[in-house]
Amino acid sequence: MLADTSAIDAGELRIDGARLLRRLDELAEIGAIEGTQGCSRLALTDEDAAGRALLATWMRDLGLTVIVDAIGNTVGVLGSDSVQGAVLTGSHIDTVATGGRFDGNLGVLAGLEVLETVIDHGVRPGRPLAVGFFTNEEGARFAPDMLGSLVYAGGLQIERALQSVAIDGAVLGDELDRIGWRGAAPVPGIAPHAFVECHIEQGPVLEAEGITIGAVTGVQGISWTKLTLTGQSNHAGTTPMSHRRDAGYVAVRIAGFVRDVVDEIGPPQVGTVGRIELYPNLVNVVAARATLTVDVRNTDDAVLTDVEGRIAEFAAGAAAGEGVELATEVLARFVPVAFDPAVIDLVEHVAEQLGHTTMRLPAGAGHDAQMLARICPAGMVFVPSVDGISHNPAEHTDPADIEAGVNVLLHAMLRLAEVGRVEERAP
Ligand code: HGY
Ligand code: MN
Ligand code: MN
Repeated sequence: MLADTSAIDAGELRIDGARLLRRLDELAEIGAIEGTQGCSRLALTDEDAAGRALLATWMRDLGLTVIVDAIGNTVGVLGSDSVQGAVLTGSHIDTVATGGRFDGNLGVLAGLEVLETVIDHGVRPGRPLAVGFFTNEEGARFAPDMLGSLVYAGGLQIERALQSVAIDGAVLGDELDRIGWRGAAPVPGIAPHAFVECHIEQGPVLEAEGITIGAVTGVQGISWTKLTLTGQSNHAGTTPMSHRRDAGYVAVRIAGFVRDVVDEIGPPQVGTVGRIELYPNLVNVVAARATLTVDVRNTDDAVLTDVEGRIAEFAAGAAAGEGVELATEVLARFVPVAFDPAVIDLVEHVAEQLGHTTMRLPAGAGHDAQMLARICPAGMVFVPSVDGISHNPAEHTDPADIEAGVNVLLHAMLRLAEVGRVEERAP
């Protein structure tokens, strides 16, 4: 039972916000982007390895049992040597190359802070508590995104995951071995009792509404495709337009079409062409080859599927019209995910009890919680992003909002561990 029920029942227990901010600062030093408060810690790079080592040290210093699995997911458990029956929290510490210090990192350090607060106050929850970080959540270096938590949840075979090739040509399994983070624990992982993730919203909604806590309802559908266009390099001056097979021209037409079709459909449809590469990428050479990535997302999978079809049809027509070959590769495809109603209710209820404004909203970004939702009741706690900025070194969340969100996480986890019997999932 809880050592100090009155403190817990009255919601008086609070995290140590200064300690959490110190850890956020220290972790942000690893891969720090000069002159900004952001970080660059692409998955399985030396910077990621250094961040992992720091987190594992902090976990061990708290006396947690640290479990590393075959894809490098790492979990620290309090009160047990297994995730079995535990209330798990966590997120990721890999970042995009121009990342902020809060995306993912907040969720992992929030979990560590919750566990340290529980230890500090001698609270003994009815279930073990655990915090983890999952490998390659961003998907910026290796596709798909949420790769580690997807493997943990049994949605991707480990063999396939280990063969993922990075945008820099590295192979995931080789990088995992190079940094020494291929662990012994088997995958898929053990399903916890429940999973709750604290994360920055990364969008403008909470700030615009003047709301502190987001009770996240789910995650929108995600579609990532890589298109490779093969034409013919030729002289920019001597080659008549009628003789060209210009891969670069087709690539930019497709990129323009993605934006046009998304604008035609309107919100919440979004579309991004984040990578375009030409070869040989020279001022006076018609591009022989072009690769581009298309990221389209929507909360409605039928609309998302229709958008995918329209882009595929346009791309095929544009390529054929220019005599250019088109090859497509699906990098990621996840249908929309709905979080557990009881967990959403719990986050909302705890936020209200702690005196914070709260609203329900879907997540625009992918999150590890959407993968854990495949194997246990899952949900998320959002805190506001200043100016809605993320995947940008200027990403920021105010300390007061961070503290509010992590206190909500603390009490949500305690309820799940103590009395909150979110209905057990059938095995
Ligand atoms: O792309 C995403 O939604 C996340 O940052 N992996
Ligand atoms: Mn994230
Ligand atoms: Mn991200």
